[in-house]
Amino acid sequence: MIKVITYGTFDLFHIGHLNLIKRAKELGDYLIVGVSTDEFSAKEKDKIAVVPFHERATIIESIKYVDKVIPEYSWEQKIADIHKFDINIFVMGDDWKGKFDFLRGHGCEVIYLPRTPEISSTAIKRNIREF
Ligand code: C2G
Repeated sequence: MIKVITYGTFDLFHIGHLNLIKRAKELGDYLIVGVSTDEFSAKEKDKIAVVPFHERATIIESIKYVDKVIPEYSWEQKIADIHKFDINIFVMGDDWKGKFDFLRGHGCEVIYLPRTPEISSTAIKRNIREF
C-alpha cells in the first residue's frame, strides 16, 4: 500500500484544494491530510482562517479521496508524521517547491504538483469584499 500525505489550511475550500487532494490520492492508495490548526495558520503562516479548524477538518474528512485527517500544529511534525504513518510520498503544491526536499532523507518521495491557476482563498476573500 502506497501512503501519501499532504498538509494545508484549506480555508474557504475551493477547486484548487480539491485538485491537489485528488491528484495526491492518485499517486497512491491511502491519503492522509494534515489540516493546519487555527493557531498554526495564524502564528506560522500569518493566515487568519475564516473557517474554524474543526469545520475545515470535517470538510476535508468528507472528501472521498481522503482516508485520514490529522491536525497540523507545527512545521516540525512532518518528519514524525512520515515515520509514524509509514508515509511513502509527501505532496505539496509547487508554490512550496524545494521547501520540503529535506523529507527525502527520511525515506519519503517528495512531489510538488502544479497549483491550479486563478484561484486562492485570498482571492476569494478579495472578490467577496469587492462584490
Ligand atoms: N493549492 C493549489 N492550487 C491553488 C491553491 C492551493 O494546488 N490554487 C494547494 C497548495 O499548493 C497546497 C494546498 O493546495 O498544497 C493547500 O493550500 P493552502 O490551504 O493554501 O495551504 P498552505 O497555506 O500552502 O499551507 O505545511 C504546509 C502548509 O500547511 C501548507
